[in-house]
Order: sequence, then structure tokens, then C-alpha cells
Amino acid sequence: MNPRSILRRRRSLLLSAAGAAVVLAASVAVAGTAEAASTLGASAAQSGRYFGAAIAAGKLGDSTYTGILTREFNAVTPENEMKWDATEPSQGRFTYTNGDRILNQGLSNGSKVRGHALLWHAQQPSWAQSLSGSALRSAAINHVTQVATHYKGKIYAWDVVNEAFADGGGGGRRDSNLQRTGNDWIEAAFRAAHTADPNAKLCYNDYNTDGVNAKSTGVYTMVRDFKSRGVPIDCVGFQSHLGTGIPGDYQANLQRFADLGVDVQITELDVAQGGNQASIYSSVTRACMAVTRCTGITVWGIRDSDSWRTGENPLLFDNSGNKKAAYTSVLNALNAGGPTVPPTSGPTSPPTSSPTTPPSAGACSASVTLNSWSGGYTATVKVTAGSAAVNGWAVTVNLPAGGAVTNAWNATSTGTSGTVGFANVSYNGQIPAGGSTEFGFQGTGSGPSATPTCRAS
Ligand code: 9MR
Repeated sequence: MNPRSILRRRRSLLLSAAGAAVVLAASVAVAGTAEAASTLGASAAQSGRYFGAAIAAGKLGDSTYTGILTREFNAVTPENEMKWDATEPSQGRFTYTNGDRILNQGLSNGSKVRGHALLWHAQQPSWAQSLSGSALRSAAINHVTQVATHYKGKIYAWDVVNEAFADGGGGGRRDSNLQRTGNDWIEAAFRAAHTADPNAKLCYNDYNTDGVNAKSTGVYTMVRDFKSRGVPIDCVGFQSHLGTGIPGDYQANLQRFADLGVDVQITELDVAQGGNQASIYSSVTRACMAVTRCTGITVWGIRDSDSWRTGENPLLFDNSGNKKAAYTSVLNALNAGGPTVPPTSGPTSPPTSSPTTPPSAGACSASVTLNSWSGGYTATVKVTAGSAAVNGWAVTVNLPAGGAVTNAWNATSTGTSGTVGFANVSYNGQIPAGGSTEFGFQGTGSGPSATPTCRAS
């Protein structure tokens, strides 16, 4: 959908919800403490949070722009430079020049870098737009793997998948070429990203999910399912492109996601200029500050003239780079403080240390569930311990001729075709008596038809 019409729809939703919205405080508490910091980033950092901006590589030569950037912000997001059309303009040819400029700008300023976005229905290169089925699935997973590998160890959080849920009341997925490759495309993307960069936080990011509504509940249900099945998701991004209102349950919505065990982040904040702009900015900031797992806020641009919302003046600095009232309201809300983000809420990649004293060995069994499409599949393998605890396991799968394993998660693999071996990784080798764990792999051709064998150690 055209971003303008998305925004129009978004705004009408907000307006229609205005009657139910909380009454916003007309004035903002000023911290007035010795700790009050004078820039957004420094102020956010006092509670372990970041305050970031989406930036454009083409503007880094503008000294007013970079002056505000380096003074105020301690996180950056590339507005367009890490999207699929920018990073893989023709299939298999990767271009990172502008993405790297954003990365280096951020890192050299001591900032966190949010990667945006590995897979999205929009801003796909034309070659990907014309693919479908297994060719698109493979290309998409390869894209995730290549880009996340290029930036491995440098990205604080990746928007692995952007805007995959539909608007309207259903709470279901948006139709797209990616969605038509199978409902599991999102988890396949998260698994590939986790394999490529185990230390980046992996986020799902969307708009119109800023309050409790059918769309955000659809995302919530997906995240809950991912957490229950061990799909590596660490965070959810709430874009928060707001009009003249804010959902009354904005903070409660953040909190319900945080309660699932993921971080939450405000990822693309901008607010239409009007009487309420400063107080809406303040409300968003206070909501994040009140949620322990809300790790940071990003505004979608620096000056009003940098915004994608031409003419709406939705940002914190005016066209000349002067601070607006909204800036002051955000700074005050940050300086008012909130629960500190625990340092332990870093990437939730599983521990890598191995047990030193292995428990005694026992038998195991394995079963496979396939999700197939024409020319490919993903397999989920359940490994179940027998009557004794298992300290390590090896599963053997026989693949039909012509197919190959392209990607595996939660296991190491040996071989890609014919008889393929999978073994536990450090964090899932130990299975209690009668317990089970899961690993998965993706392949071309048809999936295995016979029950895999399992050997315990
Ligand atoms: O701000 C981005 C603008 O420069 C691009 O033209 C546009 C293309 O779709 O994408 C804008 O950023 C979007 C972001 O990547 C995802 N959420 C919505 C943002 C505003 O459209």
C-alpha cells in the first residue's frame, strides 16, 4: 500500500479512537534533578535506554544534520540503505556502500545501530518481486543470511521482518509474495538471521500496532507462539507513526508484549504537528520509560524537512535544526526517569558453554513434521529422550535424491544430501528423561519420508 494511504488510514483509526484515549497531561514534569542530562541520548542512557534517529546516507554531508545527529542521538537506523532493494539490487550481487556509511556513522559516534529491514513486502528489488514459491523463499533466506552475516556483530537489533500483518479487523497476515511462500516464512527468516548473527536482537516491526487492536493481537499471538516453540525472536518494534492522538492503551500494549519475554522498542516515531504534538511525544516517551523492557525510542528523521511526511512537521527539530516544544517534552520525560533496563536483557541467544560432567546416556527417538511447498520444505524434528536423560544426540535423516539441505537451526549438520546428520548444539544436548527438544532445517526438493533415527550419547 502507498505509504500516504497507510498514514491516512492510520490517522482515521486514531481519530476514531480519540474518545477512548486517556486524557493527556497538559504540562510535563521537569526533572530538576542533578542528574538531568541535556541531550536525548545521554538522558535515555541514564536508564539504560537509547534514543535514536533514522538517518539517510545522502545527508551525512550536511553539517547541521550531522551536528544534531552526533550531539543528540545514541542510536541510528538507516532509513532506506539496508533494505532489500538497496543491498541486493540484482540477485546475488550485494551492495553495502550506503549501509556501511550509516553503520560507520553510528559506530564511530558510539551509537547502537538498528538494522532495517531484512524482509519486507515493499522496497523489494524488481528481480525478487518477480519470484515466487521456493525460488523466492530460497532467495529471501539467502538475503537474510548474507546481509546479517555482512553486519555480524555490529548490529544491536535487526528488523528481521517488517509489516507482515494486514490492516483491518482480521488480525491475520498481509498477502504478499513472501506470505505466499508459506506461513512459516517469518520464522524461517528469524532462524536464518539467528544463525548468521547470534548476538543481534531480532525484532518483528510493524505499524498500527501501537495500541491493543486486532492487528497488534495478531502479532502478539505470533510472538507468543514463537517464544513457546523456541523460534529466536528477541524484540518487537512499534513504529508509532502517530496522527493527532495516541491509543489510550499504548503503554499497556507495550507491557503485554514485554510480558511475553521480548524487548519492545519504539522504532519509527513521528507525530503530526498540531496542538497535541508535544504531549503525544511526551506520552510515548513516558510509556517507554515505564516499561522495563522498553529499551529505546527511534524517531523517523531529524528535522521536519527530513521527514517522509512532507508538510506535516512531525519531528523534534524544525527545518533549520532548532529544537521544538516536542523536543523539550521528550527530554523532560527521559529525565524524569523510569525503571532501568537490566543489562541482562541483551540478546537472548542460548548459552554456549558446554557441560563439564555429562550425565549418563540414554536412548532417544525422533519424529519429523514437514511444511512443504513446490520445490522445497522446512522440517521440524522433535527429539525425545527415553526413560533416561540424554546428554547429547545425533539424528540421521535420509533425503530423497535430488534434494539438499540449505539451512539448519538449533543443530549442526553434516552433509547436505542423501544421508544427512544433525547433532545437538551446546544448549540443547541435555534432555531430561521423557523430555524433548526441537531442531529444524530447510531443504530443496521433497522432504524426508522415513522416520529419522536418533542416537543418544
Ligand atoms: O522513510 C522511508 C522513505 O524514505 C521511503 O521512501 C519509504 C519507502 O517505502 O519508506 C520509508 O520508511 C518506512 C519504513 O521503512 C517502514 N515503515 C514505514 C516507513 C515510512 O513509510
